[in-house]
Amino acid sequence: MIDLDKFSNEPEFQTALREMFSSLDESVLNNPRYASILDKIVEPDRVITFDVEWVDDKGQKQVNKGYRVQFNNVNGVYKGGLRFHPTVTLSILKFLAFEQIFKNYLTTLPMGGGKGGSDFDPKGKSDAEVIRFCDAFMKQLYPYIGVDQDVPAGDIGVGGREIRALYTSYIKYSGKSDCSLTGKPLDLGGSLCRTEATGYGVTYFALEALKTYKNTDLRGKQVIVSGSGNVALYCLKKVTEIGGKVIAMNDSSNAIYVPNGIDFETLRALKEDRRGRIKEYKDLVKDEVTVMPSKDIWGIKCDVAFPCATQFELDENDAKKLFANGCIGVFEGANMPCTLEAANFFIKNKVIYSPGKASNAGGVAVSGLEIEQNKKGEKWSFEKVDERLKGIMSTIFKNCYNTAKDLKDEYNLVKGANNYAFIGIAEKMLKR
Ligand code: NDP
Ligand code: 2IT
Repeated sequence: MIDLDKFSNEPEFQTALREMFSSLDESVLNNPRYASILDKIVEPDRVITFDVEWVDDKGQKQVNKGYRVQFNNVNGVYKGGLRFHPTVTLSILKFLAFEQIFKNYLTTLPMGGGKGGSDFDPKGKSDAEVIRFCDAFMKQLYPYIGVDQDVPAGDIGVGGREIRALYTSYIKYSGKSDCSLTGKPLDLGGSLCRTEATGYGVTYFALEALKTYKNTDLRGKQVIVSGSGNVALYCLKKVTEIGGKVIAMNDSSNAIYVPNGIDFETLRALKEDRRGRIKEYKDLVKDEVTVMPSKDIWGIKCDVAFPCATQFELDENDAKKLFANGCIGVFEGANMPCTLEAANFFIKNKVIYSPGKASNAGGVAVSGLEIEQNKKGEKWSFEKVDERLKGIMSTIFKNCYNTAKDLKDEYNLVKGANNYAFIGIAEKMLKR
């Protein structure tokens, strides 16, 4: 057994460990064959930390912390995003990298688990400052990454602008142009459908689950999608396309409630092109729009919710409100947006609940397909990538659902995902 108390100074990482180990079946946790790997599976292979020195627009030198956690490569090269956000700590990156090991195994593609980032805040910075920061970050990171070693991508605060700058600097410092990053802009070798992949993927996962558990789909459903970044926007787009109505979204400042449904292109332009705040949506449309505090989003009545912003944004109180209002499904687009208490509440009350490591795996899956295209020198059509994504999300759902059923806990997709992926990773570690 693992002593989780020793991780009490890393609260987010400790929570991720607790989520995993409290859900493992006795037959897995107490399997003597796995005793020898338990201590190893909770320790990253390597943690790289560095100072990032960059110059702001006033000519002042600034210093931020930079990290890369290379957690486990038993299933393939270290793979996982980079997060630029002022709240970034090693504990958060270890939690995300640990989750990524099992998520990446679920995709069925050969990728190990990693995560990195910085406490740099891109918000309010000029393009030139962001680009100088990215250059300084990559100057430190480039020796540790590469197509056969470690392949980062985006996460919170790291989108197309940042990946373009990071990749350009990678080429400059390393002298290579291998597929050392995914989520690249198309002109630098990126894959069609990577931008859409996480949001589309979580929607495809929801469709599989709604059909299996409740014989229904998203048509005519009232839907809440939290966040308004990459994952949330493309979840909005896909849900709307298939006939659901997204009535509320948020950012870290405000939520908007739009009974007629939020218009994808209006919000996309506001967020992606102008980097505006969500409350400005009210000035852009004729529809009735109510602006409220960000956290009030979970008090709005809906049929289905997609938390797509950040960790622990939805607590047990919020879960109770959603349940009381008749919500039948909660599908995580973000990484661990529901607290453990909220997740357990959903499971106990038979609200379909999918953990992020299963339902948000579409993003990293298409990153895997980007690597495959780069290695083969191919460029696949949007439709081809989208079809592969659908197939992968369907496989992930089936593997999680069948495992939960085998464990006689049909509504527990946490057990399903964790037991399935843990066994897969543990067996590979034993072989190695
Ligand atoms: P973005 O940076 O594009 O967007 C993040 C969004 O979440 C923004 O709208 C941000 O608002 C909002 N947000 C952040 N903190 C809070 C908060 N405390 N309360 C309310 N809203 C908040 O990131 P992504 O969309 O890429 O990532 C979102 C989540 O999805 C993260 O958990 C990430 O790890 C996960 N994920 C991302 C994948 C990807 O491919 N990008 C793949 C799989 C998972 P504001 O602008 O105010 O900060
Ligand atoms: O959390 C995640 O899965 C991501 N941020 C995507 C990682 C990737 O390598 O595409």
